[in-house]
Amino acid sequence: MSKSILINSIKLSAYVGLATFTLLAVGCSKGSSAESNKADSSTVSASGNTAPAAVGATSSSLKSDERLIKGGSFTRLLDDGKTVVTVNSYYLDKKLTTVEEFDEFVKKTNYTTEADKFGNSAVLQDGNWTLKEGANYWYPLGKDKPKATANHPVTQVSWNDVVAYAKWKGKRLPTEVEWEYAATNAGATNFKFPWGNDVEVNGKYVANTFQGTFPSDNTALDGFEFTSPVGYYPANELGLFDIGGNVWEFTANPIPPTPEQAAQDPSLRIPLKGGSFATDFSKDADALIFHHSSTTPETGVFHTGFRLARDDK
Ligand SMILES: [Ca+2]
Repeated sequence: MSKSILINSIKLSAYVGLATFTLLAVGCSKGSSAESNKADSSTVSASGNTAPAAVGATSSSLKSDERLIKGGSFTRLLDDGKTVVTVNSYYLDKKLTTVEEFDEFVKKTNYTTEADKFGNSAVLQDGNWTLKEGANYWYPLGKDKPKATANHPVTQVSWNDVVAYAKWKGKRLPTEVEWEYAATNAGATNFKFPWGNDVEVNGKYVANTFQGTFPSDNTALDGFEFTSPVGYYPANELGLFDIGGNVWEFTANPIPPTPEQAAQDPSLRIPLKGGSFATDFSKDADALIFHHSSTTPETGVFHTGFRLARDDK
């Protein structure tokens, strides 16, 4: 990949508090953007299976690191109204993909991530979004910061990187609707967040989110300033960990940019679901189950990772 030298005016949403930062980055052809926008009903992919949802379903082809999410219908609460959607059964990884798992892919396939091709990746540093030189999945905050921990979710991978990884694994990313279905316990719950309507449950944090005054004063009352080990917090009723919090999750289907996004970069956007350690769930509407943030396909971000899915067939 050639790397052209130019000046990009990159606008990255802060993901919390509705604050938006504008970054003037030099020296990278990557038109990165991570804008907020509303859930888009155009991503609905309804089809066929009307079997009732089941909690903790099993299957003979089920792998130990997956859950079978039985298909069924559920209601998406979009800003322009409710939409009933039917989802086919699918398998979803219990946990986010870790640094160690992604590293195995890199080593065995000699893969180079887009962050390493560009030589930088997006980091929120001292309250400002920047393309940090040297940031990659082993050094998500940059080479001058601590190395990533193997059992934490991999970040600083782009959607394109993730699609390559998924292909190698014989899997795919979940669609936005599939992620929402999993986050509602297969339609059985209708909370604001995957675990409930409040950030805390019985006085305890049940997900890795942001506490403090965004962006610079992160009190980390939940124990983690940045990522946390995958599976650290309790699973939801379907047995899925980190559905909500820790890192934003890539989904499968690119969507058109909003007019505001297109004015900066006409690239398609990848919906991101679930919020992260850098999301103040008490203030950021993007963290709601039926909302999303988004990023461009080539952009790695320090708080964005993924889990994989596959068809039930
Ligand atoms: Ca935290």
